[in-house]
Amino acid sequence: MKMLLLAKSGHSGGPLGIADVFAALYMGGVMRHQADNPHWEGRDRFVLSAGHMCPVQYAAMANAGFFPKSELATLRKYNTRLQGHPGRDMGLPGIETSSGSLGQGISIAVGMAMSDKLLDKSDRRVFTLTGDGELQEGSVWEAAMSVSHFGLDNYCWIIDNNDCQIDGRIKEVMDVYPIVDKCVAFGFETIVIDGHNFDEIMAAFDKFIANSTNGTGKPTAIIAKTYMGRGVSFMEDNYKWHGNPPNAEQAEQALGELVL
Ligand SMILES: Cc1ncc(C[n+]2csc(CCOP(=O)(O)OP(=O)(O)O)c2C)c(N)n1
Repeated sequence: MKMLLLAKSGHSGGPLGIADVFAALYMGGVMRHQADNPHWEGRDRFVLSAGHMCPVQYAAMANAGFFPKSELATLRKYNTRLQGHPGRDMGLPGIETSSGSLGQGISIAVGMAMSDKLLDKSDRRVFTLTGDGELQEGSVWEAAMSVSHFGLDNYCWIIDNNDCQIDGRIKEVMDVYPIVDKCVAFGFETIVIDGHNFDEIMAAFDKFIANSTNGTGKPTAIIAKTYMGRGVSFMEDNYKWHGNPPNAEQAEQALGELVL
């Protein structure tokens, strides 16, 4: 909320809704990384296919020690490393690829998982987050088909199922349901969780890690049921907060309501 207030633009709803999952990834020990050695060869990779949700990734990364928390105040400022959508060329440690054009990050991530497993024979894992509106992009399903075809059990696809997108409810804009059946049909071990329940989040990631460690050949899809704008009464489950920052008054109320 503080970053978005300073930037005077950006996405509030999605990032708030997926914050618990990011806490698990970066601070809950799910991803193997070395914040002071971001190019460490043994690291797991994270690709934010839903690039617009980057404020929460930046916040999680700063908390995990990738860069000073003071830099969070530069979100969306001219020439900042914290672009409004992740830009790899800006040099922010831990950003593996540029993203924001929906449907492309997942394809890049699948390429990473292929080279890790099939070429390098490494035990690195790749995590991707897509939105549910993003599932309307055809390239998402081409990526999903490849993951399964190549048996990429080192690949974890997280879908933020908040049922909201920029212009309305998912079903009203373009129905992508049933998401579970689709993931199963595409060959994923498919796990549905309450994306705000830390035990469920951790159990799902544990299952993925076990699948990849045991070489099951089956990729994992975690469908996280979340609420856009989670924790802020006037934003919660309201798609109109997809792409707006709070003003000063709203930010003050939000910070008062959030459990920090
Ligand atoms: C290829 C492409 N088309 C359109 C957009 C514009 N856009 C950005 S976010 C968004 C809605 C995405 O919905 P969802 O994935 O559910 O994210 P959420 O609203 O939950 O943050 C759209 C259409 C884009 N970034 N890329």
